[in-house]
Amino acid sequence: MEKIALKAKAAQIRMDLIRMIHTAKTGHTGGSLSNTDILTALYYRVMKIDSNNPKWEDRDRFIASKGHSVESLWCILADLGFFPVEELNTFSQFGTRLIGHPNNKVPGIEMNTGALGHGLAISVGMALAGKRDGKAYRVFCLMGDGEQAEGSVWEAAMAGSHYKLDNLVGIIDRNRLQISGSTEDVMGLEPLEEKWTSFGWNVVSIDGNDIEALVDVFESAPAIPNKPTLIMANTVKGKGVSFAENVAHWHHHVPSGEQLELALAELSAAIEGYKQEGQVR
Ligand SMILES: Cc1ncc(C[n+]2csc(CCOP(=O)(O)OP(=O)(O)O)c2C)c(N)n1
Ligand SMILES: [Mg+2]
Repeated sequence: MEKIALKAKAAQIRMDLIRMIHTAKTGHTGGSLSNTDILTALYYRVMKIDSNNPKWEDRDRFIASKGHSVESLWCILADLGFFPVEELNTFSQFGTRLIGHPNNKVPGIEMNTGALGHGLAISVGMALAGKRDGKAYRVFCLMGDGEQAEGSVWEAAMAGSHYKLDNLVGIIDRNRLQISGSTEDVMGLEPLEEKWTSFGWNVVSIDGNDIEALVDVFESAPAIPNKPTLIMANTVKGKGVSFAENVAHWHHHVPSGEQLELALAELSAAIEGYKQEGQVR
C-alpha cells in the first residue's frame, strides 16, 4: 500500500477499534491507539505475510509483546482477511477466541502474550532459528515503554546482540505512560536509548505516529549488519482521539456513546484530510 493510503487506513483501524471497545465495554484504548500507526505500517506495507496461508514458513513474524493493546491487531487481522470481520463483534465476550490479549488459536497470531516482558525473548528465539535455518524472514517485536521495567527484556536484549540477530527489529511504543501514570514516575527509564545502544543494538529514534517515517526505518533495517535494530517509536498514547491523548486514565477506559461519536467524527475528518492530501500530491 502507498504511504499516503496508509494514513487513512490507520484512521479507519482506529475507528474500528474504538467501536469494538465500545461494544465490548472493555479494552485497552490508549495503548491500541498509540500503536496503530506502527501496526499499519508493518501489516499493510512492510511485512511479508499471507492471510490465505498464515503459517507460511517464510513469513515475517510479529510478536505483540505489549499484548494488552491487542485491539488494533484484531482489527487489522480481520481487515486483512485472517478471520471474518463480523467476529470483531465477539471481542472479549464469553467463549470468543478474540480475547483481550493475543491468542494463538487465531490465524495470524504467533504466540500468546500479555504477561509483559516475554515477547522479546520469544522473538530472539525465532530470529535465531531463522538464521540457523538459512531463512530470510524478519522478526518484529513490539514492546511497551512501561514494559521496559521487566528484567527479562534485558536478558533478551543481551542475547539479541550476542547472536548478531540483524533479522530482529524491536520496537518500543514510547508513549511515556503506563497503566498508572508516567513511566518516569513509576520506574525511571532514561537514558533509555543509551541503554539499548550499550546492549549492542542499533537504535533509531523516530516519531512513532508518522507512518512515512516508520515505513522508511522498517524498510532500511538492518542499517548495520550483524546488529539487531531497536526503533524508539515516540508516540502519543490515545493518538487520534483528542480527549484520550496523553491521558493515563484512558489506558483501560471505555468511551461513552457520546465520546464514541466524537471520536468517530474526528477520525473521519482525518480520513477526509488524507484523501485531499493524496489528491494534492
Ligand atoms: C508481567 C505483567 N505485569 C503487569 C501487567 C499489567 N499491565 C498491563 S498493561 C500495563 C502497563 C503497560 O504499560 P506500557 O508497557 O507502557 O504499555 P502502553 O503504554 O503501550 O499501554 C501493566 C502494568 C502485565 N500485563 N504483565
Ligand atoms: Mg507506555
